[in-house]
Amino acid sequence: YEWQYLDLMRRVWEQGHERMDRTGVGTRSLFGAMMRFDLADGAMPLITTKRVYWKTATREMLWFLTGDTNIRELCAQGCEIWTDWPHARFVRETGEEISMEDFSARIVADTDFAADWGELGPVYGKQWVDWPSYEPAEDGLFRKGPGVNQVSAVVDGLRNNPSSRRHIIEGWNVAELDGMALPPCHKTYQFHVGEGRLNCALYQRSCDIALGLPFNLWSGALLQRMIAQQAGLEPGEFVWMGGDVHLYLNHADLVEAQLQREPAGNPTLDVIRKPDSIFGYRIDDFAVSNYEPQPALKAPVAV
Ligand code: THF
Repeated sequence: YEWQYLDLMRRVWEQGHERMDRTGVGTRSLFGAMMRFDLADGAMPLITTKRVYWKTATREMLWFLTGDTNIRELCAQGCEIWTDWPHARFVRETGEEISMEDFSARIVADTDFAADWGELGPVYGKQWVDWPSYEPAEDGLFRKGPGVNQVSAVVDGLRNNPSSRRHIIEGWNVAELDGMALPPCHKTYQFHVGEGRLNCALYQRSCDIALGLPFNLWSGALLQRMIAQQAGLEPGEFVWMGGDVHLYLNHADLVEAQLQREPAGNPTLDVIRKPDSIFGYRIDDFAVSNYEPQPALKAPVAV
């Protein structure tokens, strides 16, 4: 299954069009891609041709589900994958020189500092569990209604009306994009029940193949596994679709090294506890077996 990932990487590296991007780093990019992974028997799209920090990705997913949009909880758990953006804003706006490590430590130590500088705006977590709603008020204006918990709604929907074609979690809240540190990349999840199995399609508008995609594949399939467990369904296929799929030009060393490697082994995930709700999972509920990846490959993240 991992060949789909390596083939995509090779195709984009060899045939991608070079273009300048928002970050100023430059990419090679193609538009439109699909991969399919069967999650039967615990299988997961966990890349073996380099070490993927699946626990870090899992912490991020659990953080999304809490609705939190401040990096403080992530930093406190040693998960630094979102720290670059608040750090860059802090340096830009205050002119203060501070390393990522010191910035992260300060976010954890100082709650006021975290409130001022650790906030990403209404990103994934907020939209997933508290999408704003509006109700008409008597004066012809609108009043804020209760937020919509899309994740609960999907779990309930799968239980009560499995054949629906509307099991969707959407991150792309058009009216709130301006307030987000980054608009969502993995923006739409659709779930589907066929023959007692829960399938999931993820649409990702923008995809950093080298750094982000291994995380996004793991996390998407993880969400599918949790939702399947909660809805009493077996996990089915995970279908990933990408819009702008790209490799950053400064990831050349990683790409050259990874394309020399061959996948090995079939890692599996056990969810060892069934919490009362989709919001009850903890990091220790997840156990990965048969994961013997090749060494990590480091590359800089484009901010
Ligand atoms: N922006 C860019 N340019 N790339 C992305 O992958 C990305 N994301 C999220 C938001 N914006 C993005 C952030 N997710 C890593 C992994 C995921 C990220 C950001 C960074 C990363 O650096 N991974 C390294 C180190 C991991 C670690 O040390 O824990 C790795 O080797 O995997 C994609 O959704």
